Amino acid sequence: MNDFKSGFVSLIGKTNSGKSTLLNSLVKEKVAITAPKTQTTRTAIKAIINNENSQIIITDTPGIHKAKTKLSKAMIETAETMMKEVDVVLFLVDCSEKSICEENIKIIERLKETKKPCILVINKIDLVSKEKLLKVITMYKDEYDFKSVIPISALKNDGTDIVINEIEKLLPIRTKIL
Ligand SMILES: Nc1nc2c(ncn2[C@@H]2O[C@H](COP(=O)(O)OP(=O)(O)OP(=O)(O)O)[C@@H](O)[C@H]2O)c(=O)[nH]1
Ligand SMILES: [Mg+2]
Repeated sequence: MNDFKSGFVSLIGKTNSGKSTLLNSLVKEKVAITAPKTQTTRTAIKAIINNENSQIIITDTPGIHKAKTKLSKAMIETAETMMKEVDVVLFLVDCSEKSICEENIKIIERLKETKKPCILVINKIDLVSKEKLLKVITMYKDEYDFKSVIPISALKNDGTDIVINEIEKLLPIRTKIL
């Protein structure tokens, strides 16, 4: 029998990259609001994913963006705090990017400081060609030593099972938390 694993995971990424869509897909329920506009998620939303061999407590966070107001600064702080407190970070990027955006450069800097195990999740692959996807993968791989890189379409539930498998690999062996 496999050892049971459990732990905390947070979803980090630029606003509108599809974090809440991925959370809903992983939990198989609509727990977080999703929308085409930016800054939809305003607080950290926690959900529990119970699997046969693991329990994952996952937090969706407000998207990182250029902070202009007090509220948006507070939202970014929530996201950054979560990054420190978890076992694994899921870093979600939108694969239509031409170059690494300012917000994601900041996230990578934080990852380098905290040295958190991080899975790079490249989302919205339904919108781009294979060539484009490969370019984005290379662009990000050059910047940080990600534990794994997973291309997905959160909207179409494509690749999301692999995300669970990869998280399980990185979690510590321990009993259920909740
Ligand atoms: N085509 C496509 N659209 C997607 C995909 N995933 C998410 N979206 C769309 O992207 C938009 C933003 O999704 P959200 O899940 O709200 O993004 P978020 O990262 O939580 O955004 P904030 O909460 O503002 O940080 C929505 O219109 C989603 O339907 C995907 O895999 N493919
Ligand atoms: Mg959201």
